[in-house]
Amino acid sequence: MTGGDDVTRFKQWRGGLCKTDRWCVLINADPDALASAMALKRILLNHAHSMEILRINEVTRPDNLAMIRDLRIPVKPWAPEKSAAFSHFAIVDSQPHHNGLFEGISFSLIVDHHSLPPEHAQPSEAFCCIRPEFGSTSTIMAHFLHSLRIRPTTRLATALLYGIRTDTATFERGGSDKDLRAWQWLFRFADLNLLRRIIRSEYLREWLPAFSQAFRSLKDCRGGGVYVSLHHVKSADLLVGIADFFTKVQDLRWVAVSGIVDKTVVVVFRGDGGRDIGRLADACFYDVGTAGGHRMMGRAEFPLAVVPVDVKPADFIFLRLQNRKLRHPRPRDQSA
Ligand SMILES: [Mn+2]
Repeated sequence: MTGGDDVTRFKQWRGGLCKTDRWCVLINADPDALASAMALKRILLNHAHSMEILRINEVTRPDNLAMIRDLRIPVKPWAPEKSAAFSHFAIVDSQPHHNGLFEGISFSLIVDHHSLPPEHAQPSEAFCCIRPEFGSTSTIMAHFLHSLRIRPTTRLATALLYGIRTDTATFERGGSDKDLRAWQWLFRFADLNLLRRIIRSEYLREWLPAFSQAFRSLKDCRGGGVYVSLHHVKSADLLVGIADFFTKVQDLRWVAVSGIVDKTVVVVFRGDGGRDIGRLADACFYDVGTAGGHRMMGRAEFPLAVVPVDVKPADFIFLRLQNRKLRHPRPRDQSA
């Protein structure tokens, strides 16, 4: 999995830890980060005084909420004034330059699978393991557990499986043999009913009224697509949830779901890959806000103020979806 080098270095690093240290692992909470933080907490057991998991973001996605609840992950919100309580900081599934909230903190451990841009040199004091050839940080952590002969608990194994599954899109997004081997090893220890329950937590109960509104608002668009319009919504996660739902309807080539979050209009696009949906998003809305994406997913956001007062936002969007060929899309590399 990782080179033997990483494992040797990691064992040495762990052996040199001080049992009185109070650790904090900072994460941008998503399934991979949550699982990796849990694994690190297990690895530091008996090698530190304590290890707390703190997140810099709000968790709103239903599957992430289910994961935290069902796997009892002790994650708390981060605030800079909490830093005095810790002697050491770790970061998993992110790098210090990824978010302004990580700035100014000196990290003693970094484990990540995103690539390291050359302008961000590896900090010399830290134990640093950045392996872009891995599909997830959960894979790296599983490898560390395996090499340290630590048998994961049911909950930890289940969390790591969900981390791998999410970041590799169930191996559709180029998971490697390393990810597959970690998957096979974890599989033995995991609770598959629990995993299924988390996977299936796609919608919040409070979203259901919005679903009935979505079905009523459905309009056909040319090119085998549909447009769904919602009014004000609390979070764009709901739009993503509804858009993902419609990708499961047979013969529906693409869907655009719009809603208003505060004073911003958000349009979430999903497609079957037959056409470049990011380009479609760009062609429809490039002149009013940010718009773009890739082949199967796209998104546009623009201020509500852009919509003329005597026009309904839904009509404004629908007209643009239907007349998209009249506009001249920007070159691909400039889209958001
Ligand atoms: Mn990740």
